[in-house]
This record gives sequence, C-alpha cells and structure tokens, in this order.
Amino acid sequence: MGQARLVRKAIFALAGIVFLPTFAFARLPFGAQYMDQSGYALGSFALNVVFVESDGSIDPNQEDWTAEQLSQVHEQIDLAVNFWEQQTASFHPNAQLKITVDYANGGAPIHTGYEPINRAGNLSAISVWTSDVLSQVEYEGIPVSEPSTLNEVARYVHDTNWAGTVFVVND
Ligand SMILES: [Ca+2]
Ligand SMILES: [Ca+2]
Repeated sequence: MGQARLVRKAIFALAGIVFLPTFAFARLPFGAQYMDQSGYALGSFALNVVFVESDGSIDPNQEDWTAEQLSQVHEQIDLAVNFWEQQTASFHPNAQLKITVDYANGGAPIHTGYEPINRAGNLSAISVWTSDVLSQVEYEGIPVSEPSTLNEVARYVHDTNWAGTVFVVND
C-alpha cells in the first residue's frame, strides 16, 4: 500500500468514514493531495449537483422547486458541461476536460429547515444548511458531512482527477 493511499485511508478514518478497499484508486494528478480537489480545469472531473429544498421547519418557507424548474437546471448543467468540454477539446486527449455529473439523491431536492437563498453571503451562513443537507446524503453507502468529503468520495467512485460540488437553491 503506497504512502498516499495510507494517508487517504487515515483521513477517512479521522472523518469517521469507513474506507472501502473496493474503490478504484482515484487518478490524483501529479503532486495533488487530498484537499487539492479542483486545481486545474483539465482532465477528468466529477461534478456533484445537490438540489436543496426548504421545508419551512426552521425558516419560513419562501421558495419551492417546480418540476419544470428542475428540468431547466438539468438542461443548463448539460449545456455548461458541454461548453467546458468543448473549450478544451483541442487540447491533448489526456488534458481535455471530461466532466461526469453526479446528481445527489438521484436529482431529487434534499430538504432542509432553512431557506438557503436567505442564508447566503458568507461561508458560515452557507454551511448551516449545506451541513444539514449533506448530513442526509450517503454516497455509495458512505455518509458525507461536508463538501470536501463528498468531493473526495466522488473522486474515488468516478475515478477522476478532480471533483467539485454545486448546491443549487431556488431564489
Ligand atoms: Ca421550499
Ligand atoms: Ca423561486
């Protein structure tokens, strides 16, 4: 077992996450470490998309997703993915950006008591509801608690160089 793998296993253990040896070993770019999750827009990228729905249990319910809105966001994400892949299409094949989109919860909005659009502005305000939402997410049987953990698990599962997470909220 290589040092990098040992380190990553230790990080998962610290995070209370069960390490699954069946995971494909992610293709970390040369020199990249666990927290280097989106250093360059080159190579393969796992994009987690998390739809968030307020349920009124803490903040007053102000915004609600409709099926049409969700469908529109899916289309816009497809367009954006295609745009960025095309931007890099003339690069070396190993450098071209290839994006794998992974919709958390099968694309269904995950409920929270907060109204996200009214709790934006800085990281501490946002983390209130992102933590609540991610506490409900399991990824391939692994619980996640914060975006960096979700990113790292997605990077393993999809065997990509990089990973990132987008929370999509209604306004
Ligand atoms: Ca709502
Ligand atoms: Ca709205």
